[in-house]
Amino acid sequence: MKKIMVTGALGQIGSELTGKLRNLYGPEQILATDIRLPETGPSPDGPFEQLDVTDGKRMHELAKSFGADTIIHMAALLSATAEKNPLFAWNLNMGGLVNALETARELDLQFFTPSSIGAFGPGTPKKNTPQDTIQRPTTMYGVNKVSGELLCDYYFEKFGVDTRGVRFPGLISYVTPPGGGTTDYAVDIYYKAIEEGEYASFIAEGTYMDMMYMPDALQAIVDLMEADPAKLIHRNAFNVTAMSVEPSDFEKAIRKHMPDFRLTYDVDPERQAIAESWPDSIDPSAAIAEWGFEAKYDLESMTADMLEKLKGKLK
Ligand code: AKB
Repeated sequence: MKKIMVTGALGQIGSELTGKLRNLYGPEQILATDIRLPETGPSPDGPFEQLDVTDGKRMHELAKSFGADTIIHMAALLSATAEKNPLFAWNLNMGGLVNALETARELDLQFFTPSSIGAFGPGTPKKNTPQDTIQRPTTMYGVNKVSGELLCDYYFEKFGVDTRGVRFPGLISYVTPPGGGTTDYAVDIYYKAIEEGEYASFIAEGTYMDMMYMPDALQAIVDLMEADPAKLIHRNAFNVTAMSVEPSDFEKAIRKHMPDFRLTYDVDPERQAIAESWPDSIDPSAAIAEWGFEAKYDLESMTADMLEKLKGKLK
């Protein structure tokens, strides 16, 4: 039976991933860790420990005493926040990653960490961006992600650590809001549609980026971790996506359920510049071929589910 330690377990992905893993493998098999304490108390549905991922010694000790066989390293600053404090972002994103990789090496753990569409840059082919292509990002987050992809490959090649990872697009969810990302508008738009009937997008009309619904993202992590290693050519940083969309695509999809919904624009130049440096659409064919990646939700089915769930949550 698996024993998984999750870092950043109270974050946007970590909070839902921890719940999914606890359902799959049993609540006691998953150790949730985060720099913050859960608002609902120290340990609502399973083991929880406070952990600052820049403290490699404590990370190692926690993984060892829990008897982990896997570490899923989610703790990181997102693109817009990283750009505001680049040195802090480097120290947290790279320091946390190298500590997690070292813990995996020392204790012989399976390892997962996400990369991002942020690992690409303005010189990358914009449409149907290939799995293996030019990566010269212009953000600190992107620099961290490319470095992280290379470091994970290195730990596999050099030390035989079973590292795996995907490049996530913008992730959309009604459970835990994201913080400090460039794709966050695609989550905000649903909240504001329900709360106020209108939304002012900080990303300009016509700016395409890849997106995916959270249930597909969580399933992708589980599927990649369970995939036959003999079939993995890439291991780390698989392109995964469900849709390539721009703000008015969300407007149209929401209006099918809420005809009075109104989208306006109040573009934030910093996040717009980041968005413009990223691909319009990425090609997930390596993930499909090597471990059967599949996204079940498209824009229409995701929108129907998001609006229904948020109506229940925000009423
Ligand atoms: C962000 O916008 O920073 C993230 C990402 C695409 O990595 N959601």
